[in-house]
Parts: sequence; C-alpha cells; structure tokens
Amino acid sequence: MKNWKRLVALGMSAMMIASLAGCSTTKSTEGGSEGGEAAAPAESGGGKESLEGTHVFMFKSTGNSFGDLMYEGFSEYLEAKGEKTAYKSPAETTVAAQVQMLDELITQNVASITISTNGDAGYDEVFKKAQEKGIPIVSVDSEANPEYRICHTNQAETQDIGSYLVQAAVLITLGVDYPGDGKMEETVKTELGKYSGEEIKLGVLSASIDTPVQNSWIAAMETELAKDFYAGKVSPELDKKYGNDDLTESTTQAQAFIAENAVDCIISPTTVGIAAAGQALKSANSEIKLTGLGLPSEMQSFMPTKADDDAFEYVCPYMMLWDVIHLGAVSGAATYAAVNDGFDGSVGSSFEMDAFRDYEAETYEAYQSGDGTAVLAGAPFIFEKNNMAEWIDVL
Ligand code: RAM
Repeated sequence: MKNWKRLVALGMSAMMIASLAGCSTTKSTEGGSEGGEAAAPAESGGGKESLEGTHVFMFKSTGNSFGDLMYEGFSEYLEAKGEKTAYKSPAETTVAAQVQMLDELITQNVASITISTNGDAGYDEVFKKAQEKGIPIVSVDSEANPEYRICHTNQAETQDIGSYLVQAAVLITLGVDYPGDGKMEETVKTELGKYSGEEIKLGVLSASIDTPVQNSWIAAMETELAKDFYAGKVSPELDKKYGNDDLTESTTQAQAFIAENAVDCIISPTTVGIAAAGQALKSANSEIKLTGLGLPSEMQSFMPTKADDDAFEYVCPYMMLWDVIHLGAVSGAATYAAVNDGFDGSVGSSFEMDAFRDYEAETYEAYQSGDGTAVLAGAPFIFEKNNMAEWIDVL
C-alpha cells in the first residue's frame, strides 16, 4: 500500500500522484461529536463536563469539514496516548469570536490549545493569558502570533502551494489536462510560449480578508505570477474576492465573478470557497473555470471522477489539497510533546511522532518560519480524473 509520506520518502517531487488502493484512512462522518459546540463558560457549570486538563482544538469556525477532519486526526492521535481532547470552534469566522472562546477555555485550565486563527492581530492579550497560565499554544493551518505559539504546523510549503495553484489555473484556462507529477512549471512555460491570445486573467475567491493562511498563499501566487514567463500572457494582478469561509457569502462572491465575467479561471484556496464556486459556476453554466484547494467529497459533482472523463466538461478539471487528517495528527503530536516532553519549538528542537494510520513514526524538527518556527507536515497533492474516485470516500 502506498501512502503520502512514503511517496515523499521515495524521493518523488512535492506534487504527487498516489494510488491509494486499500488505504485504511476513513472518511470523517459527523466531524466529531463535539464539533461546533460552543465552549461552556466556566461559570455556567450546569453539569457540563469540565475541560480542565483537556487538549482543545479550535478551528476558524464551525461547519467546515476541513476543520472536522483535522480534529479527527488530532483526537485520534492524542486519545491513543490516553489524553482527553475537545473540539471547540466559534460559529462566526472572526477573531473576536475566537478570542472570546479562548478566554473561556483558559479560565477552565485546559491542558493546551491548538488553533487555526482567523487573523494576525487581536489575540495578544488572550494568548498572553494562556502563556501566563502555562497553557501551550500550537497553531495549525492558519498561523498564531509567533511570540505566543510553541510552533506552527505547516501543511506544505507555502510557495509550492501558491505556485501550483497559479500553474494549474493557467493550464486549465488553456485547456491543458493535468500534465503529471513534477511537470507543471515546464508545461506552463511551453504552453505560454505558444500562446498569443488575450492576457489571461485569474480571480481568487478566498476566505476572510484577514486570514493568515489564505493571505500567505495569495502572496505566493503573486510571487509566481511575477516570473518572466508569465509577462504579457497572464495578468500579474489577481482579482480578489472574499467569501469568509461561509457558503452563502462565498456563493454571492462567485456569482459576482460570473456577473462581471472578467476572469478566465477562479482559484479558491479554501475548501468552502471552492465548493461554493463549483456550484455557482455549474448552475450558471459559466465558461469560467475553477481550481484551488478542495475536499474530493465536496467537489465530486464539479470534477471528473473517471479516467475516461473529459476533464474540461467539468467546472473544475483538477485541484489540490493534502492529507488533512494527518495534518491534524501532527499538530496533536506537537502539542503532546510541548506538554509532556519539553518540546519548546525553538529552531532545531524536535519531537517524535508515533506511527499514525499509514504513517510510520517520524521525527519533526522545528525550522524558522517568518518570525517564529514551524514543523512541516506534508506536501500538496493533485486530485484529478485518474484518482478522484479513490479519494471521495477518504477526504
Ligand atoms: C478551508 C479553510 C482552511 C484552509 C482550507 C484549504 O477549509 O479556510 O483554513 O486551509 O480551506
């Protein structure tokens, strides 16, 4: 059986195709029994079980399968180590809603907080409070302030994600099928070399305007677009819209792209945004194409799922993501090491993660990332007509 990690170990490039026949990873069903439940204010008591000593996982907001899948990995890893975990995310995708909930959790003396944030600013006071109480903070997916976190758990190299998304959008606009592992940039160069049409224009349907992770990917897309071979062929300007990781708002923004009809392809670097755009573009029978970061289970109606499908009869011919469940488990291992094994996240410090599902035990070493440190969990993975069917039941 192949798995994501082993493919990397075999030296394949960051962009991988895997046959997952027989993969034992299972699809999240309800996203965790506690998913979405508001944190019980400490003073409310009322028979609510105390969260003292519990490792809390906080996503950006409730109702997002991506967060549910990360929690699945986080809780499975920590529960196997005999730890208690809880999933606490606010209903609103805002900094204020997370801060209020964090404050309540800290008062309850939780063991640790693992968080995907909604913004760069606004957490200092509450994170300081956690630090003073000795509650470690690890971030995953969307970074927390380096000053207060032990480390960030990075899903994949930021620049790789930004570059691959732009390359995919350009190839899709030109009607070129996924060229295969490691061939994206070279194919873009060849195809653009032959291209003499109007300047290609790309749109971005993101989460909130403040979300650190999406903003870092957008910056990476702009870096990619500044490369010489795009000059005069693809506009360096991205048309950006924000759907706040809310289905309704993302649908409205996708409809705005359709009404304006100014872009050739929308890149949506959020699983909520890409699914909303998929539906909107399909319903409108729009000629605008779509790619981005999506969950196969949520994208199956907008993508080819069989090897002999014509990818371009679908709104989204191919897209990307990574092993979200494993990402959550790595953040759980970092948190466990911070609480129990003295892992402090300084550059060069490391922790051992136990074997998890198809992954063998592995050592993760913290490296400098911006003003803080991170550990790297994986690499981007392309979902396309040849592997979609295998993944729909997994992610
Ligand atoms: C969404 C969230 C998350 C992002 C994924 C790809 O579910 O915005 O932060 O990393 O998509």
